[in-house]
Amino acid sequence: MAEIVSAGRLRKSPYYHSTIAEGAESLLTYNRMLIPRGYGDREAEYWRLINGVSMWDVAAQRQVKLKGPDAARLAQVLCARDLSTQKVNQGKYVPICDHRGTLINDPIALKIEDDCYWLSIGNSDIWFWASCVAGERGLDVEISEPDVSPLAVQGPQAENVVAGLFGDWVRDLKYFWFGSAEIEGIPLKIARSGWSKQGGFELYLMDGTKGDALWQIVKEAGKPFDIGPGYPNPSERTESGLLNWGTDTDERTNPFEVRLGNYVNLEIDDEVIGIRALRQIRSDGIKRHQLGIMLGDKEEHEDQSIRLDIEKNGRKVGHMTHKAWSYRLKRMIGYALISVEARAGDEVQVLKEGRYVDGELVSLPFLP
Ligand code: THG
Repeated sequence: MAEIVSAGRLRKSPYYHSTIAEGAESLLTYNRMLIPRGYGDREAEYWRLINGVSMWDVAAQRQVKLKGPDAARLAQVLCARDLSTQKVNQGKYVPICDHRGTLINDPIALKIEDDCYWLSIGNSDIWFWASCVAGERGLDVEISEPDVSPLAVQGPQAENVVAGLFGDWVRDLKYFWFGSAEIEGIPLKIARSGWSKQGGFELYLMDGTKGDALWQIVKEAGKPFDIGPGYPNPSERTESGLLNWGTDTDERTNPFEVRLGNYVNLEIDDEVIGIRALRQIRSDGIKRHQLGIMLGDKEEHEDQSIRLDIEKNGRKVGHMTHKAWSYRLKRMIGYALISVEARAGDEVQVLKEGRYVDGELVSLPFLP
């Protein structure tokens, strides 16, 4: 096979050397950076997240910083969710849509100061989008990618680890709220968040030269709780119904199709990008929706984003967007982007490598 050359275009996370030393065995490209995804024992890494505590290099969830007199205005113009009540030190999960109402990212918007926001983005280039919109609208705001790299600490024991390091105040943080902290001279923001439903925190490292130092500090503090390295877990996130933009979505997916309707406020002003299209989509009604699908297929631990046609009564009604083995349900599970005529409870057939596999549609999440 030809050599793939990144020529410095694929950036290393501040935790890179630590994760390689821990035995990271594969790495996923994301926002022109790498996310380690797996340290050799998928099942152990899954159960550690469910029962204990796991630490993840998610530095590739980069921040797009909006700073200046019009930062709040720009944040609102970009996001289809009403941000007017957002407080400093509060994060909100927000859909970013284009002019057609197509979902182009689903970041957490962190309000750092009245004139400063970080959009903690999924895998698409929001920096260009934000700077273009700001320029075209004549807004007085600077857009940059700050030196900020999240480290996730997830699982039922995460709170004990993070409180042990930073103090009991973290126990009182509400979901997506955050505060400032420092440890051994390393500046951080500590947020209650993370891409799992097992509870936990994200440590936003604000000095990229200190990644390996922070990794060691968290690893040491986690020892009594048997902490270990992990990664945004495809099995757990599927069971829990979390969205992975770009995998679960395509070039015409709107927020209503993928269960983000609760994060869209249609009454916000017309200047918000995509809001008129979203009102139209809402009043016309959606054609597709996202459901879970349970397969009667054999156990396969290699999770994948895949595109398999789904048929109901011999007619194509949609497709699967990914699949994963559920260790708790002991079934192959995944998501379907499928016609609204297909409903939870329906029996369907999935076309896989030239043969049909039986599937059942279910509502999300699979597990509470
Ligand atoms: N952390 C940070 N940045 C991120 C992610 C993250 N950027 C990319 C990606 N993840 C953004 N996507 C999501 C998707 C879901 C959630 C968070 C980020 C999430 N959702 C909960 C849910 O759907 O149940 C809660 C939503 C709510 O109650 O508001 O947590 O993980 N820094």
